[in-house]
Amino acid sequence: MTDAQPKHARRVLIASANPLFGKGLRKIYGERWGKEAVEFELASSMGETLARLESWQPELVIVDYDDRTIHREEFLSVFITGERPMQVVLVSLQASGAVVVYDRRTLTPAQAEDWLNLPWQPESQPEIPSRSSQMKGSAKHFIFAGLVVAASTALIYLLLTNIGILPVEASVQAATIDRLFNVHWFMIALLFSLIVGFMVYSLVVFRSKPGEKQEGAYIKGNNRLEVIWTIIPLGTVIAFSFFGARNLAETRTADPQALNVKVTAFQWGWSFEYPDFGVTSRDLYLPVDRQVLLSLTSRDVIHSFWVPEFRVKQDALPGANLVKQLRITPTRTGDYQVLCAELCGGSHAYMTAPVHVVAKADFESWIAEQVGATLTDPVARGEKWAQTNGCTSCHSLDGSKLVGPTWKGLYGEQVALADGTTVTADDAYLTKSILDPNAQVSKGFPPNVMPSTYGSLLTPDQVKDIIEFIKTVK
Ligand code: HEC
Ligand SMILES: [Cu+2]
Repeated sequence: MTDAQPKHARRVLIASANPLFGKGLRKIYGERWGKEAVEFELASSMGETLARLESWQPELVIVDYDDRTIHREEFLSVFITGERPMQVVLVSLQASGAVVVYDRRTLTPAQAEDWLNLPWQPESQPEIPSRSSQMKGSAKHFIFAGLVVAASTALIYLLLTNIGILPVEASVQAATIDRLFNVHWFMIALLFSLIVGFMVYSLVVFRSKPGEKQEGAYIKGNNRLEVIWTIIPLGTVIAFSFFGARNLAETRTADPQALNVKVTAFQWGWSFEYPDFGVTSRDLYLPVDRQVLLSLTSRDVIHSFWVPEFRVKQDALPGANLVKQLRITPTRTGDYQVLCAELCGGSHAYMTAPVHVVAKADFESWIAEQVGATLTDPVARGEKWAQTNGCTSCHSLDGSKLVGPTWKGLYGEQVALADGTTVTADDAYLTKSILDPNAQVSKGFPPNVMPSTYGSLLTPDQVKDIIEFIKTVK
């Protein structure tokens, strides 16, 4: 602020037939000083200009040098050479020519200020802070914003690790996976806080104050910042790939004492075979604290074996030589569930099987029970074959209609076939239905849905056992 502040607004007359010319100039002045400092009049012809000069007594006349209707030569001879108290400026859009004073396209407010001989600093102009105080100011902001980020990271990390996003950790392998998860929760909390923390801090602290009209600084690129925000994420991602590879290897550590279980996936169920005991089951029984080596195959499409509490997951692929292995060491007794983690068809979501992690003694007595049943009772065996071969995922035992007809009360009944005939459901019919399901299709059910491969999957004794079981479903 200086004491040369004028008592009245400066009067500026703009002479041009083109309204855009005056508009552009007024914008330059208006941005800088506002209405109070400068008053404008527009004149669009020579006669008008001369009249205003007399009546209004402007302090500055800005003439459109390119406008033929305004006689610029006359201005030169009359006003500049004459003894008038006003200043005349010729402004051209063409940067070349004899009397070009300013090129309007490159005209700056500072130049316009010179013409008016305005010595004062407009009031809205903030004081430009010195570089060192600017540095101190930004260091202060970085410290405060950094505190916001640190607090938010801690809070979100605590939240993520305490609201129980993950199911219980029930295997040795799960502990390895969860270590990695833990680092991920931290990264998620940190990245979220870095972005949102700085953004919210800036929105609150640097918001425009009432009456502030200036544009923000135009900042184009910042090489140092760009290098930093490339190198740090790159290093982080590479570090994570190392952690990931190391942890994956750790989950695959083999124990020679592992229990062998063959897992067969099919649309839509699971079957578990314990080859060392000759036992097959629809439930997966596992002794606690002993590693189990699962060998996975599929009877039809790709499925994926996944017990969330064990964390690890493995695809089961069709094809005898595509057996995949998965090692799990359960650490908590309890009941869990196998899920299929590969979209495999209509009932994918219901492709579950119970998992029971039991004490060593309980596991042994369960195995003994299974072996006994398999040895003595054909109905018990038949039920087992029906379950482990997936029959019961299409055939209900309670009368409800699934993909195939129910087995309830089937034996000895008259069955209506699709070709209009009827047949008695005796041993011969049932055997044929199992081995060659498309030979006689039951009325109201689709052909080619029941797999026609059971002839090679089941032994003749197993087929007999299944029929013995069907006889008992009443
Ligand atoms: C993918 C579903 C599916 C599976 C798995 C399946 N079936 Fe079927 N089954 C059907 C359908 C559909 C029919 C009816 C059409 C037909 O007769 O082919 C049928 C028909 C039958 C019939 C004739 C029943 C009647 O009322 O006439 C018998 C018996 C039978 N299946 C036994 C079995 C046995 C045993 C297994 C397992 C070894 C089995 N099915 C597995 C779908 C299935
Ligand atoms: Cu599946």
